[in-house]
Amino acid sequence: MNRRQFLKFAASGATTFAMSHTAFPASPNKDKPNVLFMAIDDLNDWIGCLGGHPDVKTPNLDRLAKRGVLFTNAHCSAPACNPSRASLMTGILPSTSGVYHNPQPWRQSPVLKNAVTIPQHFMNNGYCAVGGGKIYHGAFPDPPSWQDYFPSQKKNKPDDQMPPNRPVNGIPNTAHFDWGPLDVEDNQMGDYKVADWAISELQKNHDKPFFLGCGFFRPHLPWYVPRKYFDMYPADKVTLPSVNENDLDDVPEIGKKMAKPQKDHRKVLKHNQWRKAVQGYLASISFVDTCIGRVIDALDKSTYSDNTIVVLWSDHGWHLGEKLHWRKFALWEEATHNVLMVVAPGVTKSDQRCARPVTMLDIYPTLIDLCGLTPKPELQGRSLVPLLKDPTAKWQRPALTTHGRNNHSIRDERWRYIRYSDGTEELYDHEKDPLEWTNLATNPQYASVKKRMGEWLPGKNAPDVPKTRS
Ligand SMILES: [Ca+2]
Ligand SMILES: [Ca+2]
Repeated sequence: MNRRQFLKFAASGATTFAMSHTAFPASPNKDKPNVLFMAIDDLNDWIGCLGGHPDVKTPNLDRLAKRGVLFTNAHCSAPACNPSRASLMTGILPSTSGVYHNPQPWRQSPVLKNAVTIPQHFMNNGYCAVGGGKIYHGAFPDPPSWQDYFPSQKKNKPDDQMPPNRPVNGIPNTAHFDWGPLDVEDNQMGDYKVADWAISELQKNHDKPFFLGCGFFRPHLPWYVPRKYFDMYPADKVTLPSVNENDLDDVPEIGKKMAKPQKDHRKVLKHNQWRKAVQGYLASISFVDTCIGRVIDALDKSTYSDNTIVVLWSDHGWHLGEKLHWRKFALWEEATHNVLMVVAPGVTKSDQRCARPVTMLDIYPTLIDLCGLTPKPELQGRSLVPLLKDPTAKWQRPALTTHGRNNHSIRDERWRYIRYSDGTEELYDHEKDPLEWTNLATNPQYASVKKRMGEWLPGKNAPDVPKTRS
């Protein structure tokens, strides 16, 4: 069963309300819900409840998803850390801000210079906002977004352990494109420390409602995590992704340049590392799943358990050889599809799955709606609250993803339409072709589909914000 087939098995929902942890005293912040805002870096749909990989073990993400609404067709606004996160945290599209790539300092966008980020808006509405770990892209933290940060406002990510001899995978000049087990305890890992910090925040007595940002770095490269997580996935037994070696033949030049088949993919094959890479990614996912489980347990034991909204997201997907491509930085399903789940006490029911196409841009207006904050009409997303209440509610908009100026993908429930800056196109029918192998864009039979999808392309393609080295 591939991951999309799995998605068709979407469970029909039980109707008990989520998060009824009544064994503890009521939260002191009765009137306003708290928010636990968890981010995972570079996590594609390889989690149990999304069915993206048959081997993966993510019991904690799966049990969190069961408490509320899992969005099974959620997509990033940009398939790279910085533009995705800048867009999510400000509610503004990359094509409006001009922030398309990692080395573009997002606060230098004329549009985002004075943007009020999600946590700033919470603070303006009487909340305390603190964060830890990776919420913004590493090079561009945003101290005005937080009252306090772990480890610090300037250094958002605690250090990690490294294996003594690198690279482990034997690929020359591979930099952080490397993987292998570490002989250290979990508590020596940066993400574990971020979880510890979030747990300590949940154990505090807060006199104001809180917005708690908690960002995990794995499964971002390098895939160095404690050995026990590698042992969960013996390399000789892992399932490799389904890959069509001729897949790029019908892809336009700009798409081929994004795939770069002569770079990572050639090296992985040459050094016989495909299985070990898949093992490393799966191991890193299970490690971060463990960290998330600890935070969920701490929330359940806290006085805030019945009055805290949980939003968990990843910033984009990841290719592990599909379309002969590795990493993100492309507009196909593997790179745009990401994780989004929401548990909102009193609003979401348990065990719900929503197949409507949504984006990370929708998180900001959703939180405004759920927490009764001052409306912000300039935001470009749409509140997901109607879908949180009824995952089958009508939803007009497809998901827009942008990679580089004027390269866009539009994803609805059936189709993916890509239009690059030179006008070349791709069109995939997910009903018949869930792996996006057959580009239908040149087939006149689908002209009306392309036209309909093309109407959702943004009218504006802001010039690039100048890059710095990051
Ligand atoms: Ca990322
Ligand atoms: Ca193809």
